[in-house]
Amino acid sequence: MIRQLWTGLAFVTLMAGAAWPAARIEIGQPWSPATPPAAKVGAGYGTITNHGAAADRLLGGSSPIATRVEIHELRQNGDTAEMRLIENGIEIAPGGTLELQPGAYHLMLIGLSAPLTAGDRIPVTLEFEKAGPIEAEFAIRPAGKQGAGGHHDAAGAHQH
Ligand SMILES: [Cu+2]
Repeated sequence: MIRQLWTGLAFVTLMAGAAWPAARIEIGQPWSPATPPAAKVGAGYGTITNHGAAADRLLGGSSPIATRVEIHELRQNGDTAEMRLIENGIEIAPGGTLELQPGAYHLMLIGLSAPLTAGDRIPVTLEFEKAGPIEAEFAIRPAGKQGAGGHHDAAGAHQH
């Protein structure tokens, strides 16, 4: 009886170990606001959680619907919002979550091949230093209904 229990535990541990690499980085609720018809630039938001035992780093991304994907930070400087390109990526500590949200860190989809339409989903591959490329589907939400922290309208906040 005891021996069977131990065998069972060992099996469960093995299974968890096998599933671990794929689950180290979790991308939660990826989304983008819909863009006006002529827009060439869109934004990407969501959460990125590092379930691994070591720090990892979001380096950037790519998407078939954009020329390039950059990591940006929007900072309030007095009355003006300043956008900064993050060139060396963002570290995510073990157990930590990086929040990409309006008015803070975000992804920029630059050179859109088509405007982003509410209800659609777009594929974006995020590149991590250790976990490598991870694909996510960003859900396009209607512009102006951005939830918490969304006092900027996405188009207005992104004058490049
Ligand atoms: Cu930006």
